[in-house]
Amino acid sequence: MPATRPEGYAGPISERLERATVHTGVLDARGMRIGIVVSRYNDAVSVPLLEGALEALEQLGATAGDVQVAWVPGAFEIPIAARELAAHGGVHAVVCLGAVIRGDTAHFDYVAGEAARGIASVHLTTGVPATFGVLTVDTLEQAMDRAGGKHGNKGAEAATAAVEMVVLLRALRATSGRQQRPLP
Ligand code: INI
Repeated sequence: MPATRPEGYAGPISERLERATVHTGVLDARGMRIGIVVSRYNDAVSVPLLEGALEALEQLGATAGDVQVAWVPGAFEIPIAARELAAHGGVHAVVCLGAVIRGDTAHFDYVAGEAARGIASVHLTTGVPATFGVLTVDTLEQAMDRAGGKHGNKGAEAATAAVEMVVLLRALRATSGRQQRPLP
């Protein structure tokens, strides 16, 4: 049965919402094939993001052998590898990981902006969820805080979001009769 209230929400909900047909993506990655695209640039950050993503996938039931990891030079190159995996790699979702750290020039804006735009276009054009675990921060310290430090691990969050979206899209497609890559 789909849950009526968003996970973690403890506040009141209306009868109206109780009566709605609600779809949620439960966090069950068993049988899922996941692609991870990770940027080598700022690898002191991207390796812990990758480790966080792999740990989260394992905790959710994915098998290491069902995970493909593709390294790219920088965040700017993430979208084309993500698109390849999504369109032709036989995966259910792609998790995109990297770190863009602001410097003194406008380079940051172009790299971060194109990474975000490109990753969004991957899932909108292929229908395969592509999640955004690319940090866009001012300092290396802010990045480390989000790569297993005091603000958690955004790689793990992106992996978890990917699993949720695969399950949600499967439910939505079941209601519309559309096909998704089969899960065992
Ligand atoms: N790539 C990153 O992933 N993070 C950065 O912080 C970064 N900076 O600052 O330049 C970066 N640049 C490289 C870029 O992604 C491309 O690899 C490069 O421009 C070649 O296309």
